[in-house]
Amino acid sequence: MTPSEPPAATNANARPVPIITVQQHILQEQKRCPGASGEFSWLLSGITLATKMIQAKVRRAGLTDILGSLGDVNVQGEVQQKLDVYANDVLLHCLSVRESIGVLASEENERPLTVHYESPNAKYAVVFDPLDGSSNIDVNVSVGTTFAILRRPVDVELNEVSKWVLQPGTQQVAAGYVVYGSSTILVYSVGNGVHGFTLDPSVGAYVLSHENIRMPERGKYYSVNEAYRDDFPTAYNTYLDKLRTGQFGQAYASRYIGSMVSDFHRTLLKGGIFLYPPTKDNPTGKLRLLYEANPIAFIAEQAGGIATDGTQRILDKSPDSIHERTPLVVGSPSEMQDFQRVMQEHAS
Ligand code: AHM
Ligand code: MG
Repeated sequence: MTPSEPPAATNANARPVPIITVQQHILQEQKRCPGASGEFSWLLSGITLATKMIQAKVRRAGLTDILGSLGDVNVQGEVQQKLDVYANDVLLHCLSVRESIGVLASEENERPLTVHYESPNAKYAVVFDPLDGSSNIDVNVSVGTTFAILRRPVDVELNEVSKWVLQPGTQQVAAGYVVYGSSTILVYSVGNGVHGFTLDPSVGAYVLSHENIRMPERGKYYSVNEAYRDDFPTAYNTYLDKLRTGQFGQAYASRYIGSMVSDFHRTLLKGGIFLYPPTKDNPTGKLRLLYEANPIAFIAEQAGGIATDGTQRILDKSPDSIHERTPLVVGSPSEMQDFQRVMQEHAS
């Protein structure tokens, strides 16, 4: 540097980047809705608090005696992991003190739980899978929480609690998920785009890190449990064959974590397609419509993607039961259009 040159701008001179926490963001989103009260942001803060507590426990999983099966079998016939139980308890606790919530439905509870359902202030139901992909916990692989918020339909009596939650995904007023991965990230939408927040463990706050996420038009990866290929319907195998042999104009690689929320998170950020098709063992699919497929489909559509059960848009499906299963195919617009074309060709 010559003596006449001005000094380079230093960080001290740069404008500080504003830090936006998820609570600030939720409040900003709420201001867009005329007449919205603070109840909704208070409700969402129950989810953010619970997921911080869950992530703290997940981070210590190898250090404590929490790993392994509790021995109980949940309503799906699966052995519960201890962390499943903890995650469920924490969500139930944090949400049940929010008076705007009338009904809670969880993968881990056979029936919906009523909390303030008799209160005229209770407007919402929350459905969730407290710890998705929990068979991955013992081997240190990412797991997550999925959730959706539904408003009590106007024509439903306070005590008709199943009807609070048995609504198509189009009725979700908010949905999201948290991935407990190499960092903890919360992704949510209130129907106005998709936003991601990374937990800063030093201050315990979710900080805006991925504003207005858009799913890429096309990706490089497909994600499916190929061990079940012999059990997939023919149309799915035709699609996968075409994908693998470059018939959609590009080569693909495969990625499958076996934790839907993590596989979807990659698909959201990098594009591509995630499939959990019907199989011989699970002819209606494995994943649950209300608290797994619907929140993921809501986020996917809000980010410009598509989600279907193979024949129908996920969000249009009317659930008949709390733990109803569905096939799920979700991804970028290009891959999904290719997939839907193959399905139509097989149907005709
Ligand atoms: P879970 O809710 O009991 O954890 O099961 C759901 C999980 C999903 O996260 C994942 O996509 C799927 O099960 C993996 O199943 P599979 O091992 O049959 O591929
Ligand atoms: Mg699950």
